[in-house]
Amino acid sequence: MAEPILRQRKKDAAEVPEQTEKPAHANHAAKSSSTGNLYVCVLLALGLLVYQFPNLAKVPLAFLGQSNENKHLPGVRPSSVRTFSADIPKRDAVVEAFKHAWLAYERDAMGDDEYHPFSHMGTNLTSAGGIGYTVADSIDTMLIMGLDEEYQRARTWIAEKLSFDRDANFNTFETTIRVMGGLLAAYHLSDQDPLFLEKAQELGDRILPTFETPSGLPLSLVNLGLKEGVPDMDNNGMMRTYIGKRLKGNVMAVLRAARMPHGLASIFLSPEEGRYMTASIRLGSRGDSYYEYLIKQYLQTNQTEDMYDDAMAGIHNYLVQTSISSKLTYTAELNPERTGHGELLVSIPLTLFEFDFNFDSSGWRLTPKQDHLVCFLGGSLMLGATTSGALVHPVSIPPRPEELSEAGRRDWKTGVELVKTCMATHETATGLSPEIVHFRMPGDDLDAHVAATGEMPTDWYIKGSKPGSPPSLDARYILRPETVESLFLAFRLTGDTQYRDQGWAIFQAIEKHCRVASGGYASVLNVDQIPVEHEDKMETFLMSETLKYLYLLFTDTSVLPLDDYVFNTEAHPFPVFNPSFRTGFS
Ligand code: DMJ
Repeated sequence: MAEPILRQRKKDAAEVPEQTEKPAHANHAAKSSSTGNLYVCVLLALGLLVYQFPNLAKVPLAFLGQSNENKHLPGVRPSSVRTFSADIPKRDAVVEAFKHAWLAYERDAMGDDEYHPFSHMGTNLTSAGGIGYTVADSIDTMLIMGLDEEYQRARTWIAEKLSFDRDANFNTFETTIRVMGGLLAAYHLSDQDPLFLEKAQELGDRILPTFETPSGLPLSLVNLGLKEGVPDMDNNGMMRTYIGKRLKGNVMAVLRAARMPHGLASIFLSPEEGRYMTASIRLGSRGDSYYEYLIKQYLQTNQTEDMYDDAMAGIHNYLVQTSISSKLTYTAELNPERTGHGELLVSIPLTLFEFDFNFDSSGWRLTPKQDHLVCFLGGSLMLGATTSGALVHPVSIPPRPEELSEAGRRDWKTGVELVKTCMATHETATGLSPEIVHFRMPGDDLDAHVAATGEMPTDWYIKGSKPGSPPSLDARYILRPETVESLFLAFRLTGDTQYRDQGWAIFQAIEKHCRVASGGYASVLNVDQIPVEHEDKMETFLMSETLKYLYLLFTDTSVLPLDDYVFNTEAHPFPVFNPSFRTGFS
């Protein structure tokens, strides 16, 4: 196996001490002003998913007068072994898994957007042809893992075959995070190979017209061939067809102007009006990356901000819940209620601005549902606690209580608990966690369950799962990365080997139940059924995220150190830089 590029000067990662020199290229991309706009484009497109923003519940940070009574933060084990060297056998097992995935894709479907490992074929997102979804999404993982031969072949495909001249509609957000994100990370990690910048710039030029709306917020779809933004008519025609001629500067500034009390965001914004729509408020699908990027934009640009603080306060005030029996911490969703005729009982601007939430009477229903996607939040809160929530920089590893603000200590505690909860959702027949779990509420008829079974039910369950019936969609594991992403962050921030052990258990479950003998990996239809049944699909985020975060969990800390890198929501690393332009945070 070739020596990983990011570690090329290290002979043996196991011997690397805790504080090691930065990778030689760590600042290269940051110095390129021409990439600045593209980074902004990537980051702004984060806002695509997002959609909203209240902000009244500001939590003053108690920087002074804190009690130092606690010797340790919750979740910090005083006896933690600070293992920062690589676990080489486990790291290399992850590399082997990546090769098993990539080589099958390359053999059967090279260049196609998506891969189907049982039918040994690829498919494209549209009939107009592929846009390098899998190749662009995977190539930076090859650079990080030191897979030079695979990298060279993928690079050749990008140089010779990749085309964005496709007259069809693509999802703006997904194209940005996966393809643009992958190209820009490859540009940085390859020591500025101009090929990747050229391709990223071409893609950026094709995506930018989506921002030509009255508000400056981008449309959800983009026709890459025609270079036109396209509204998403599947969502109630919310985005009507007018496309303005002006490209307004900064999505974050629009989001800041649209922000609402309570720090929370609903999952839809109107690109016409630049305001939030009445829709679900959640940390799962369509909402996750908004909250993730609040801290990541701040970290990447070294800007001060308060939107992150407000959002974390809102999450704690309204969404964080505790399960009734095992006291697991989870986040619920707020959903606007409708009449029998489907009309909304509430409208978001009025409700959020004029009332304090009262879930019994405000027309909002608290749903105890948590997507696997939410599992990014545990690690994200821990990262935020040690940066935005820190009183000293850098904080110790693991952080000491007196190094964190009151909000930082709150976020650290919740982050640690959420990681525990996500691990609890792996307590299934396969050791894999389902796509969605529901938590029992005090009003649920627990007594009936106890009477019928003689047992107290578990705190969480997979909705719609009944023995003998076809599994519900909630029961799937589709190779998602969020739990291992949090384990990676938790390990880097604490050095606690329990996180490596947990990541290894997940990796082994993936190997046992998702690995396809002839090559590739496949989603599992029911995490609670053995032997498993598969769906014939290998999601691109297996190679861009899940295996990358597992690899980083087992490498030494000189590889992509958290002080120097921020990962986009598809796990593509970008260097931290000091922007020479206004970001919308300031
Ligand atoms: C990835 O494409 C990204 O992480 C995205 O932000 C959310 N979902 C998937 C992985 O689960």
